[in-house]
Amino acid sequence: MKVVNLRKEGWKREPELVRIKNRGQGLESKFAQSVLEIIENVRNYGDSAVFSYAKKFDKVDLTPENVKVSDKEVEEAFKKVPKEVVEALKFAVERVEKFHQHQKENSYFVTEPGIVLGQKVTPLEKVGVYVPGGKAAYPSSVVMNVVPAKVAGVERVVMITPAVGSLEINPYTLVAAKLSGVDEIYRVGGAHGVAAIAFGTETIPKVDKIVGPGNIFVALAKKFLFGTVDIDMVAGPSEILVIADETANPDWVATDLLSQAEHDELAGAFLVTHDNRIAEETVKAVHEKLKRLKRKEIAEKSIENFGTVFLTRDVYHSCQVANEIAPEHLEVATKEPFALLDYIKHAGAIFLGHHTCESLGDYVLGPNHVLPTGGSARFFSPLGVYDFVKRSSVLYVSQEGFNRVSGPARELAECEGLEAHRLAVEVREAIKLVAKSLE
Ligand code: HSO
Ligand code: ZN
Repeated sequence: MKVVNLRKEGWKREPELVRIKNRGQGLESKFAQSVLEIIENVRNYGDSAVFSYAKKFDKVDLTPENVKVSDKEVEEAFKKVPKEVVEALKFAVERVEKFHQHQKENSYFVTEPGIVLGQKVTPLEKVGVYVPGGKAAYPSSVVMNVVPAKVAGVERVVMITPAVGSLEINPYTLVAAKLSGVDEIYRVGGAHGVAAIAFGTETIPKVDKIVGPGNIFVALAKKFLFGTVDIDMVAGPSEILVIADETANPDWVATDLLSQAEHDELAGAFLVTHDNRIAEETVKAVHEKLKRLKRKEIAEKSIENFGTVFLTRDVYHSCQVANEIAPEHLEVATKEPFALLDYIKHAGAIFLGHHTCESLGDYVLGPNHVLPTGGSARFFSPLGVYDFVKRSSVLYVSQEGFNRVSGPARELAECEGLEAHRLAVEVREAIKLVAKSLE
């Protein structure tokens, strides 16, 4: 791990900090052309394009009859997954659902004499959840993407996930889908799968919004299709930043850093501390524990690429550094973590105290683990119920209300030179005048 001293004037310009701040910039564009072509073909040729891409990229023969996963297959999946895992997933679903209930938003109405104004909240009707195939098919991520949609009241949650090499879908994905409330599942993936649910095909329904992580082709397809459908954020590699003081346990901090490093070669693991002993012992522990990890190769590369210790003056300076980096996950491993909450502005999720390791949040605590990465915690929030609803304004005036606001409206229509706008007000004022003359 690199050790970078920020105990100096102009620390914000320190090159290593700047490099890490810029980590989220740009999406690889070298695949853009081929993704655009896939999207165009799926739009024009529907199923036949989707099935031929599935053959080409995923080596699987899809037909209108087999593209949808049957209830029987889902039942079979339950027999393949250990009982303990099913129970753990149920536990997770329950807690995630309970937490997300608090995010539900009500419609509201305000009244003044003769006027009613409001905002009506409506769940999206159809949502598509992308679940990657292969090793990155995390059942916990299925839970985190589906449960908030269901809590929001989305009627139809459509999951897509690629069948690769054979028609079989990862049984853990199927079990997590069923327990989270997914309504239907199609075994398609990649940019062609994303395009299929964005436009709809003969066999695959069109959705209103697509969420869920995927590889670069999936991310680009989502980005290009934004507008045809809504999308969640485009997720980058995972990151953790730990603020530690002298009360932190270097062994614990080291495992937490590695828990992110093992996700991805480009994952970020940052330690920010004013305590030299904690810095030294944590670095030592990271390198020792690294050697024994099953995913050693990935974690090693990630620590090499982004593993950094920043030395600060005190905990408040550490909070400033964390705000500069705006990490996806921020652990506050200090004596009085709640006292620092006011100083932390930019982080996807804030884990307070020595026992609150990120893994608990990844799996079971309840808040969502789909979080803004690459510094986008400056402006994005965790995935939530609010991502699966939309709002409509509601407006009403009676004759009395009309009389209270019509004059300035007529005036503004006149000033903008929009005659029909003005007339729409005036024809109603005419009725008012007739009514007055009859009095
Ligand atoms: N830490 C990941 C989520 C995850 N961890 C899934 C384990 N499984 C990104 O927030
Ligand atoms: Zn994780």
